Amino acid sequence: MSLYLGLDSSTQSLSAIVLEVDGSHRRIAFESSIAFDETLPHYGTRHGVLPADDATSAVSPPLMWVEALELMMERLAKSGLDLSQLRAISGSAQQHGSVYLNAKAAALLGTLDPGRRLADQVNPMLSRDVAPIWMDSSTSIECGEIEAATGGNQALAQRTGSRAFERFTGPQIRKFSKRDPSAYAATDRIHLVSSFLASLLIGEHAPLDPGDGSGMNLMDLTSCDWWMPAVDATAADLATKLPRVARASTIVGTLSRYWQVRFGLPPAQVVAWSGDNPCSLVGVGLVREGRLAISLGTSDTVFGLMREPRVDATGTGHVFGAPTGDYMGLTCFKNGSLAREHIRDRFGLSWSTFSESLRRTPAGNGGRLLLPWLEPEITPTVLTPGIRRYDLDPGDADGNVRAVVEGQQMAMALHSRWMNVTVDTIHATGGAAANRDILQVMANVFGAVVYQLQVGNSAALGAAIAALHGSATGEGDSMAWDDAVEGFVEPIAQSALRPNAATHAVYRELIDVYAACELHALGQGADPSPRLADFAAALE
Ligand code: ADP
Ligand code: XUL
Repeated sequence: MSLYLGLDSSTQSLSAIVLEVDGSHRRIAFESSIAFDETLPHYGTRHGVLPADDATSAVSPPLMWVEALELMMERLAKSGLDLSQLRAISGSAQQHGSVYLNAKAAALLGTLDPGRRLADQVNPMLSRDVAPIWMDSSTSIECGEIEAATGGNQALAQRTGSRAFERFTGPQIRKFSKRDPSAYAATDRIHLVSSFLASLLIGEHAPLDPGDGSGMNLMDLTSCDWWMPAVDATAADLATKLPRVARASTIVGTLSRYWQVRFGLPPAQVVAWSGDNPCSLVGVGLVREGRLAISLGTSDTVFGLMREPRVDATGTGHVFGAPTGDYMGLTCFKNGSLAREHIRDRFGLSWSTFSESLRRTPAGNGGRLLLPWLEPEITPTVLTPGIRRYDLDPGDADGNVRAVVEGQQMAMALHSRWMNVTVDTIHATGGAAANRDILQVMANVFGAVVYQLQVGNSAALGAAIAALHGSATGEGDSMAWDDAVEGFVEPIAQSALRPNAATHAVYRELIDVYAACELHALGQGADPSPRLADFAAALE
């Protein structure tokens, strides 16, 4: 019997899943989660992010992630599992976020004192006390500068998988180097959240993997090396500060003495960590082309595996490396769960009464529409936030509930067209995938069968499966990804939500009206009122 641990450091929480594998017998032996705001209130975060006056800024305290990691390892040590059988650990983390360490870090990581709290020992390693995260949209100027210096957004996207995006690590590094040149100069290593946490486990600077490296606007997508024109365009001396990129499934070290002595854990292998979306790709079982997954987490993301990197000519989406060595297409929406929660709370609803509102309102909402831009939005780019309503009374509870869910699903269908996948099956994951009424709208909008999965946290599951795969292949065995995921990722057959043909037809009409409203709200299109009126009339 062997155990494999997957960790997931997301925006709002740290989760862990342990897989038990005994020949063909496979099961989940442990699952646990730590919500940052509730468990670690002394960091003062809201939904895992530090409050800020500027709506475009989003930073989190890296020490909070460190303290959560230590708490989770302590929980694991006390779980009663036979941890002498813990073979390997891997992890997933929110993408794009960066952690800045000084020159003392390398030595300090290697000499952590098992008698002392981890966060206290990591504090002196930081050259910046906050980490900009994926919700930040404050770097439009830097995006423009990097784009201009690298031959334009098409060239940048062809090489790195994405045009310049505000939340991507390169533009964030550039902004920091301009705003605080002395702290930038004092920075010896810039980690992603994933490689930072992996470094704490192995007691030395860990490499990052191509899945997370491709969320930086810095890595050549096909060679998986740093693309020097982008590195040079981003900040001085950056090449010396970046971690190495290691292939996915690489064993990057073993659990250091700190964890062994402090919690009695074994010297388990540590497999390269990745971003939460690449990990989720594996955790929802999409190790082959042809299906899509939709994650309804803090962010909403639509993604699928690609054999070849087909970069998005419209500049909407991203191509990342996939843990399987292939690629993945992804479109990300910032206004996911928090926008749904905002509407729920505004009308004093629970998730169950939110669902009742969905059930008693008709598809198409009588032509009442909402663009869910509570926060600055990533897709499409919206820097000045504000929910936009069309023919919708802001006080109409039922209408707003249906409008936020339909608006988000419309946006996902519209902005995933570039992936060119005929969608007949969707694997749904993330916290809100528990909500079958939301998933029924998804099924009807996409005209696809939507499945729930056995394990809700696909990112942590994907990380645990990466630990299993990395450990097997690192020891010289070959292991097909189909075999690695087997038994953990199969959709629940009884969970299938099937599309209704008549309702799907309504949404096929609505999507063009929605696109017209979006263009209008962005100041790029005509007043959509006549189209809305025609749509509403056709519904009657
Ligand atoms: P993260 O992306 O940070 O890992 P999760 O995938 O854990 O986030 O999703 C957390 C979100 O799930 C919460 O913010 C909450 O809004 C949402 N959620 C949980 N249960 C439900 C439900 N029954 N209906 C809709 N949303 C839900
Ligand atoms: C993906 C993205 C988000 C974060 C959330 O590009 O920005 O999905 O990874 O954790």
